[in-house]
Amino acid sequence: MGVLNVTPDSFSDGGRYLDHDAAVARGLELVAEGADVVDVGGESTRPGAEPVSAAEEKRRVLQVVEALAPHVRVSVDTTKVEVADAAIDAGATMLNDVTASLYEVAGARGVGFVAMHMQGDPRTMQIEPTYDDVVAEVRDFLVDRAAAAAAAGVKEVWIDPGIGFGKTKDHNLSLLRHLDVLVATGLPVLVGTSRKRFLGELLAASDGAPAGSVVPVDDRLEGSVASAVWAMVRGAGMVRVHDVRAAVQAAKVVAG
Ligand code: HH2
Repeated sequence: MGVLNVTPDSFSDGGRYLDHDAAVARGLELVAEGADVVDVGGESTRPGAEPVSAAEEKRRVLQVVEALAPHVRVSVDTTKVEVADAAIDAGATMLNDVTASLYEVAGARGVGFVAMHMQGDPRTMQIEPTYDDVVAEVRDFLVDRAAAAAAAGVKEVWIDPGIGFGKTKDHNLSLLRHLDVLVATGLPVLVGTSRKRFLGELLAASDGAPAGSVVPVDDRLEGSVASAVWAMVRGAGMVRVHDVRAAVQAAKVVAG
């Protein structure tokens, strides 16, 4: 799954594809690099991000979805019913919902659904994430939402631990180490680690840098690929990435 953010403020590619032509060109590039799905988003969910209106989100994504849909499977990364419905009208066949709540829409419209786990909301989620048992809590939440989605008639439900969404570095690492617990649910698992902050923290730590330092977003490619490989080896069926070419090559090697 290739990431295409049509936003001014996404954490790694914000502002790059806000123009529709640039976004479509980038989407086609992701297809040429081997993406099976292009995930189009019009609202950043990075920590601290401010919400945008449904009208603005639709203005950002709909033309892009429509232009890409003849070429590749398109998913829409949204938390709003109105945007989801309009994107499906424009050709999206998968709903990627970081709040795991739009399954009624997916069921009614006959599209795939990604249920992702998040603690809190993007504005506040990284302030003090707390769990008794992060792996069990995330699994129980996702199994519950997947059951609700199936009851709403959704035929294709993916579960996603929501790396970085209300989680510390150690929470993220626990979820990755114990990905088998999610895989054991029998539901297909999607994992998104690409360019995320915990990689920046890990990479800085291994350079012997002072506590609290973070490697910048543009220096996280190798870490992103390594974590995608880890997820695939542990049984993830799909990885959500910005650098599709590198991930496709890694996937081929993992598949043997
Ligand atoms: N991560 C981001 C956004 N959407 N969806 C799923 N299912 N899983 C993820 O891990 C995930 C997601 C955050 O990354 P990005 O889209 O690059 O940034 P932003 O939210 O700032 O647009």
